[in-house]
Amino acid sequence: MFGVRLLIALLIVLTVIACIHTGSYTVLGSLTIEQEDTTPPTITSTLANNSYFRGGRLDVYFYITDNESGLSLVQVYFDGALYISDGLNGEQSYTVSLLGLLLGYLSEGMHNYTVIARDVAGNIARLERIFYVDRTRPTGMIIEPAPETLHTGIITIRFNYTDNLSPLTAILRVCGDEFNVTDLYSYDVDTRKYPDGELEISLYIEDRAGNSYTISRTIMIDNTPPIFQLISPSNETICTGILTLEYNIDDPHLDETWMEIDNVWRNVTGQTTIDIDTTIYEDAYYWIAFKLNDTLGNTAVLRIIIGIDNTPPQIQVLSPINNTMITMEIK
Ligand SMILES: [Ca+2]
Ligand SMILES: [Ca+2]
Ligand SMILES: [Ca+2]
Repeated sequence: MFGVRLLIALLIVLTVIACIHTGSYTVLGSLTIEQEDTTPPTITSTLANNSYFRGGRLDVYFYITDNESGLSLVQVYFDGALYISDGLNGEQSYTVSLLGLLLGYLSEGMHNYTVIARDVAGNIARLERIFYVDRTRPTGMIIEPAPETLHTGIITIRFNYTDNLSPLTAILRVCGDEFNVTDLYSYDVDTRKYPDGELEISLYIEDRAGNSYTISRTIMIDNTPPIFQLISPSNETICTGILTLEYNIDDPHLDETWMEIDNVWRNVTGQTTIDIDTTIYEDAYYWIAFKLNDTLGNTAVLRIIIGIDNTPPQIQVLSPINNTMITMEIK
């Protein structure tokens, strides 16, 4: 028996080899493979999660697919209540269109759509899309600097802002420059890049829904030292007796003026002319220094040089010698 079975098996193998070799093999029957569907449907949405809206119409699409056993049920819940329930017959894709939701009729705050999809094999998928209706503008304030105050150099601007429910974008505007200060509550600004005078500071805040608020204030800045202009005498003049210095000083916030000659300082605040008795000095060239500052600490130092000469010219008669008889010869 064993020999017969082996012979039959050998014949079958030879036949198969022959059929394959001649290319004339015959398909004897079809084979069905039962695939098990263990994958839940896929759900996507045109609505981004955690979206914010002020109002208007909301159109949302949900796309549901299942490429294995196909879909058997799609349900949509709005704010927890069943809104749509569609029984299906194994479709591989299905679209839920939620068009024309009037947001003006919704209360402010959080809302959500939840889609649940089941395939024929019983796998369940779930997708939630949260959105917010926000009609309330944010509030904010600039804490420092105080309005109309005077500043110089680098200043720290302090501010605060809040919203009923949305994260905020915060923009600080200074004289046409914009700084994104989102999530910051203070910001240093170098005022030296702006012209002296009024400087406008604005804080613009906007919630995710697009409600915005702006608060502004004006401060004064002065980054310029006092300007000194000598009128007379001109630099390097030789002086005698009383020397009158005349000059102009320009600064909107001038504080003190000091003058130094021969290592002695004197406060000349408020003066624009100074008389100097040069006879108390020895003849020589002298530096005269002016030191000026404004109330913000901007300081200027200027020097002029003058010569002092209080000694008259010396006359020495070399000839004739004093008390000598001069004889004139008359021809
Ligand atoms: Ca599936
Ligand atoms: Ca808001
Ligand atoms: Ca100044």
